[in-house]
Amino acid sequence: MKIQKEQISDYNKKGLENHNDNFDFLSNKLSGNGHNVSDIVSKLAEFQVAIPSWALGAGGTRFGRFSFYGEPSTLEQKIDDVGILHSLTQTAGAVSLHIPWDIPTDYAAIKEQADALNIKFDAVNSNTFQDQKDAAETYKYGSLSNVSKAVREQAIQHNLDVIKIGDKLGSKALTVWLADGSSFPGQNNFQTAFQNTQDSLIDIYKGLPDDWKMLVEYKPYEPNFYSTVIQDWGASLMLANGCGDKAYTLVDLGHHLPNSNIEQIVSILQLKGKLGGFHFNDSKYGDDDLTVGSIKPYALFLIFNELVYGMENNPQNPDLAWMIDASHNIKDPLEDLIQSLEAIQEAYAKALLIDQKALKAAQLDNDVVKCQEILQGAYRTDVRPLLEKARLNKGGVLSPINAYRSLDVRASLIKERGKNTVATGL
Ligand code: PSV
Ligand code: MN
Ligand code: MN
Repeated sequence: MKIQKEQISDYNKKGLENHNDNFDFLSNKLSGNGHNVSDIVSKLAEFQVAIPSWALGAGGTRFGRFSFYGEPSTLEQKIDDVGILHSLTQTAGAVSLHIPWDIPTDYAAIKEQADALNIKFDAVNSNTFQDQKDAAETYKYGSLSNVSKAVREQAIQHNLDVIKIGDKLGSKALTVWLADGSSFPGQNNFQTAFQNTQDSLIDIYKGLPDDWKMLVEYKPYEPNFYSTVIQDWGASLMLANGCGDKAYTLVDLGHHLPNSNIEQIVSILQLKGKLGGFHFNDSKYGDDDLTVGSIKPYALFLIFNELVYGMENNPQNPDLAWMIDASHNIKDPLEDLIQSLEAIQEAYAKALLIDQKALKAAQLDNDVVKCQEILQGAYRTDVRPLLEKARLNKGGVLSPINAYRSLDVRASLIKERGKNTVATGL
């Protein structure tokens, strides 16, 4: 299924007058306060977030999975779904593949399909947390950290294969997330596991093309519950530094212990030029992978404040690979992703409204109250007309969720693909 331009313009006609009124009102107010509104709108329009191929189907939990039907079961269908998201939101111009779930059979055809939908191939993800059919070695006791050299070599080779696959599609980054760790005290020697991981990553790094990045993701728990080898940003940063200039830390919002100050982590990594990628989601308890902004929208805004500051003041830090890493237990996955994209844009827009000069002055004056007023003043602004404008300018829809529903997208997908679809992935 593809959404046609006429469907979009027909849909927009109904809401255009209302949008214009709201936008003009906000725009006048912001311009009066010294903001450059068209600059903000174009920054929003430029901001693109990758959709992971595994988020397009209903996720479920270990207790059960409830299909939403019409889910994509081939790579082509996954890219079509990202195409739907992108045509509505104009914010999802990239896809992040997971190997071996998404190995293309015909590279030229997949590239052509993605090009036609204006979708780029972002970071490719390796998978050494599951045993693959006919694999010689098992990852039951770890992959890159394993005490067995044969297991480590198999895992290294897999990552090198993933780079080759990504290279053929135009990807420029490899994301390594490891499930390696231990479930019980005494099971692992921490130092051996860490050193093995470092050595394995260096071997992978040697196979990285010059214009690629390696993104090292961390996570403090799950599926191993006593220890994980790359438990936090410090471990990730040490490993990245041990590999070289093209290796960076990747922050996934759900991969922190409760109450971690993620905005501070993000800030310092940018200062050191080592923040390479970002996975958006939200959580109440652990790595819940909930819709972005559904639980802690103010925290997301504070993180974006640091990201905006970093993008403007830290040329030593590269452009980031942005991705949504959410899962959908009981929602239509595409609706959930639309909500996440909206929440990301909203937090970004609010962060762009922070008067950085005034904030700096208030900080130098130690005017704590003023500092808070400046942040909260930006946060309390209803920025949705700016998001609508950015979408309209690029040919998207005023309200992606409403358009998705009024165009009956899910019903069309079910008609096209049938009811008994099972998305491959997590
Ligand atoms: C597992 O926690 C995980 O969600 C990580 O965040 C990875 O990015 C993702 O799976 C895919 O490997
Ligand atoms: Mn992640
Ligand atoms: Mn995760």
